[in-house]
Amino acid sequence: MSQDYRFSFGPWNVHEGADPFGPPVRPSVSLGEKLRLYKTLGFDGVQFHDDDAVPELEELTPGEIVKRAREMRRLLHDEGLVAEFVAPRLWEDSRGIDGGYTANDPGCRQWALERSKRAIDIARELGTELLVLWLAREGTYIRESKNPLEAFRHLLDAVNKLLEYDPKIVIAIEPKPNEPMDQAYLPTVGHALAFASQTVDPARVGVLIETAHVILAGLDPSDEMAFALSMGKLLSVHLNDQNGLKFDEDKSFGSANLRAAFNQVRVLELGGYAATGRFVGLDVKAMRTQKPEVAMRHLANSREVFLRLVEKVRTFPRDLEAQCIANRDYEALEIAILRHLMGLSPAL
Ligand code: GLO
Ligand code: MG
Repeated sequence: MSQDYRFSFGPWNVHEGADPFGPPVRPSVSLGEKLRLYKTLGFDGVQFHDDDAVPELEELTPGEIVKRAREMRRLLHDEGLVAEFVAPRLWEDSRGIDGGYTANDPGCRQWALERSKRAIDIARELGTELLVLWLAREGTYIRESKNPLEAFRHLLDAVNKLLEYDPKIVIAIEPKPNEPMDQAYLPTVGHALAFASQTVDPARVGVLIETAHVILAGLDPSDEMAFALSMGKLLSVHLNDQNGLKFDEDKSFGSANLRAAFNQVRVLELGGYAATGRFVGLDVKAMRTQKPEVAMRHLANSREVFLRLVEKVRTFPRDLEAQCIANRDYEALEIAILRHLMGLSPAL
């Protein structure tokens, strides 16, 4: 199987299985134990929330945070791992209740900015320049609760301040149309990239695209990835799957729609994503029914599906593809793809 790609996931992808309707069903796994899992599952990169890397950071001074982050870097090094990115977790603290950067309360907006600067400090210590902004609560439950024009100004102001705070930091916005909010302010890749172009340094702002989020927006993940790739703006991906319009499921990659997964891999191949050295992130959740000893298989399984689809993309006969396209016979192309995915000869 292809060795060209590097894979990452976040500590939150190994979890206790709680959902809004029921408590945890599996014991907690410590960060140290999780880090030991990475290599055995075939992963080299760790995605961090700021407080995954430095727990209880709200209790610490900026100097102490840097010190703890340095210790985390050593831990990573000992496991042969690297940090892919750091993301400020603005959605759990009570000051983020109304959103961080777009909160109506100026004190909360200030808190969000300071917390994000600490996330940048942590990223620097962990040896990564990538800051991911999943703008979880930057939106509304009811439209009238915020002035959206002001909200966009606040958002731009915050991102500009972060770009100015560290001239090396690169920001990847992870768009999602809803959940936890009814409506998010940057719901799609197009919104995020238009927004990026308005910042003080557009060259340092791009996107992280998650399969499930794109499906929730009613769009096609592979086309969204192609759109970002064509502009040199695809900074990371969160591959997973989503079975229609419901809660954000974070299913294993390819498990709901193998053909759509094939097309995402195809686009990453066409766009030369592996050669950029960027990680293939898998933001997948184990089913609540999984027993503890097998509650990490979803990660290895998603990686396996990705790598097998790389082989499927690479082995699809180019001449057959060209012939179908030249004849404008897309029915022939489609059945050839389906046969290929079913393990049959495309040109039966
Ligand atoms: C939730 C998001 C979330 C982010 C992570 C990194 O819907 O996908 O998992 O990817 O917090 O910012
Ligand atoms: Mg995600």
